[in-house]
Amino acid sequence: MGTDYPGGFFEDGEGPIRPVTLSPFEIDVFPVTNGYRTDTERFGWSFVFWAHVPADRFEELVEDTIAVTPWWCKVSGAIWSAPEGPCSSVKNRPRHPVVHVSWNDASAYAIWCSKSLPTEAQWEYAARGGLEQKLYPWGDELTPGGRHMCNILQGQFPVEDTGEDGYAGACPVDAFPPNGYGMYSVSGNTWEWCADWFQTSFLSGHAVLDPSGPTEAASKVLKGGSFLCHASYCNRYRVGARTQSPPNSSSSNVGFRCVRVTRH
Ligand SMILES: [Cu+2]
Repeated sequence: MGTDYPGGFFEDGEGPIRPVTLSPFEIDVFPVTNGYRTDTERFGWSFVFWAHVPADRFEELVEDTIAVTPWWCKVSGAIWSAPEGPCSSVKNRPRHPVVHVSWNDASAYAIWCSKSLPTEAQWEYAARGGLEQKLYPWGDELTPGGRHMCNILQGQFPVEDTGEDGYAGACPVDAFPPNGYGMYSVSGNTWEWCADWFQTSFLSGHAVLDPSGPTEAASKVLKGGSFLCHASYCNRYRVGARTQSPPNSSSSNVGFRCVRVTRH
């Protein structure tokens, strides 16, 4: 686990390279997407107490009364279903990773579906896809044979994304090939929340069993990098790279996926 890549960010705690032992676990092949529709959205209606229906539109609205039943902008109203604020929607982005979810939100979702957020060690182990100490989930070359393997930024950060890899901004979770473990959207696209609190001091040497980070810190670990990462500015789409964010913060380039510990 970790990296000693000289072109990396030592201050992020990317290194030293250290052995880690993990108990068996399963990880989602995709980040959680926008595709889930709430029941109300699917039905297109919901029950409203008669007295609360606008009286002047009652006939129009009520079908039946016998119910059978210096680049991050703070945008008001930006939420998962309206990623760019009111008037935007995820209607044409069902396969995009869900964004604008805080660590708290992601954690609540994971608990709801009887899973959990991956520890950083689980995430990185899975992200490596069976390759040892390679820079990326597919190897050491960013664009093998000139082929783009992930959604990052081409052009000039933060003023221009030429979308040379096919996407300026986020892309569907299955837009690029999976890694050796069948895991998609590992590098780039959106950062992914991990369970661990963030710290930067690790010991090389003896293998740690199921490391889960410090008991408390100011921020949570994010892995994978995003569509805003650019080689010249932030090459944190490397599997050994990492960053941090407070558990209640959210943004348009942070999502998550879940794991389930396999019991036998
Ligand atoms: Cu980055």
